[in-house]
Amino acid sequence: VKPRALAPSLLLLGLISLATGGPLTDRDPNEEHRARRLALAVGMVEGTLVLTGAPAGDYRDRIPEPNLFYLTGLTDADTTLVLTVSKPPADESGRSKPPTLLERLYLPPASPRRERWEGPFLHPGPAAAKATGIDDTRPKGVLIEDLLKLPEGSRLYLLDPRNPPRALAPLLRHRPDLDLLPARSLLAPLRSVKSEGEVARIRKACELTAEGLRACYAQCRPGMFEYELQALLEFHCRRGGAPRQAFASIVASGLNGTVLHYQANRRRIEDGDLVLMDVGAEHLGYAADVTRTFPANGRFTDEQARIYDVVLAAQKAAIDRVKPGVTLRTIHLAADAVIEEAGLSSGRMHATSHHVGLEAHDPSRGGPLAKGMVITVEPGLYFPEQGLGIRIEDTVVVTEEGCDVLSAGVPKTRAEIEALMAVGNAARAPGK
Ligand SMILES: [Mn+2]
Repeated sequence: VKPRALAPSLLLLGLISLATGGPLTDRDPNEEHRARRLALAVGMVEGTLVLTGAPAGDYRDRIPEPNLFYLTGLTDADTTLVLTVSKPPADESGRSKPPTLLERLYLPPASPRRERWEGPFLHPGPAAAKATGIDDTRPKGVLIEDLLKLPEGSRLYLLDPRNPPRALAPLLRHRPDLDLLPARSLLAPLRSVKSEGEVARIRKACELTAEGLRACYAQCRPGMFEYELQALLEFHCRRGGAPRQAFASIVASGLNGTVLHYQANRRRIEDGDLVLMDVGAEHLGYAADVTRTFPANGRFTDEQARIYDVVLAAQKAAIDRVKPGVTLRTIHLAADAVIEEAGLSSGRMHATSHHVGLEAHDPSRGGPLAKGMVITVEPGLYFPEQGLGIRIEDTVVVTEEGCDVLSAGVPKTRAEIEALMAVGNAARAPGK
């Protein structure tokens, strides 16, 4: 059967609510979460989604399941959201009725003993309903029992049907008739377009990261350990409102800068090294992703300067291309053209852009960019023989006409970097 279009009322409600960003509060308002669930329901057409808070598998995800957070604002691993979209049969006149969305939260049962040890948590009842805006809250023990009642052949949306949550094993064993479908591909397009509230959070995460990086410019000197810069950066992020980093900080000096996923951060920084810092605060669930590369002693050598300027020019060319309708590939090619022109193609290692949001590597729907999408622009060149790795990365939001660089608060021209580092060095000079 060809699925019919959902009623415009549901569609419009979802889209209108998505377009209005929430204020910058501790947690997005329940209406914003509700609007996201309605938009997801439109994509589901019909069927049941089961989304558990169990870890998503990526060790860098500190929010157990970003999709659950996106839809409910909840971060507890012991939470399951069930959404059922159903189409009532047409009435006698043949008119179809709008589809209905049934929302349920399955929570661990109340336990004064557990609360005594672990602090308060959401359990089924009016308080949980009020906090989340989802009226039907049930003990997690009845989840399987409830799902076993799904009609024969129902569509069951799971994040990744090839890798179902372990808790659903009894259901899947008893109900081979269920039609398993991937929810990830429905959530990615929704998550990739950010509301104003989401952009504000990413912007703040970028500002905190910028503050930390400026402090590192001012205080870096040969002889420091990489982890000292990490501590300095993360201190500034924490102090401004980031309870944690969005991903493990990379502070890579000298040869380490050519190792893309270097995270040990234990080397003593030497005179003449470049220091590459790929870092990002997390603010209210949202990530920044910013990289700067600077000379440990405050002055670029001629060779470092030559390559740095090529990476910076490549980044500028790429940022200039960002606007609605353009693909990440086009942006990558713009950066690549500058690198190729300079004859440095042998130093390339990675793509130029990825989406940023609740995760530092956020899902996307693919295809051309749209207003409200947030991506990185991060060309890099790596020459291990010379112990030289340079990457410059900003997080940008796609606007009507182009883009807005959210991490513009960290200077990146050589002149600006050397000037900021000279101030730091002067402050430490003997006799001061
Ligand atoms: Mn990145």
